[in-house]
Amino acid sequence: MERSLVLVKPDGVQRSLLGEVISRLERRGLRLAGAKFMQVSKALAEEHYAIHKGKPFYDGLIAYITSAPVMAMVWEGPNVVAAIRQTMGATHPLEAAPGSIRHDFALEVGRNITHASDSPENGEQEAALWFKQDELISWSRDADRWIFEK
Ligand code: D4T
Repeated sequence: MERSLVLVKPDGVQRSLLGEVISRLERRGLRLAGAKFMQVSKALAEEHYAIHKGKPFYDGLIAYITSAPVMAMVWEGPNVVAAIRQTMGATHPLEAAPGSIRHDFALEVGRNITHASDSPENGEQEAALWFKQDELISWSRDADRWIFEK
């Protein structure tokens, strides 16, 4: 089953939007595989955002993600990466589709509430970066057959 890392970033936690984000992913039908509330170390932040090193917003991004606790989660389901990115909306909140989380709750790209993996490969890679293997649970729900076609 395809997996995606989801972070509720410090602004989402501080604004008490944790339940809102989880609720939207649950109601979408996605299945939670792991979760932890944590303070992100500088080392983890730098590894996670390595691709952005050298960009003008990089230092601010590292400072932001390490500034206060985040909720890290792994969600799974068919086409979970595309489904979650749709639920989150575009990275820039002003470009996010109406009804998406970033449209409904954010104004600025540097305070855009959530992170989600941008490809199935990155979903696996980021799940492995943020979680130990035994922190991710393989399970099925009774409702799965009413949500997942196969
Ligand atoms: P994340 O990784 O937070 O889900 O965002 P996206 O996958 O949607 O977007 P991204 O990798 O392009 O950007 C990572 C992170 O950097 C912040 N950012 C981005 C910023 O502060 N200023 C910018 O100009 C850009 C492009 C927001 C998300």
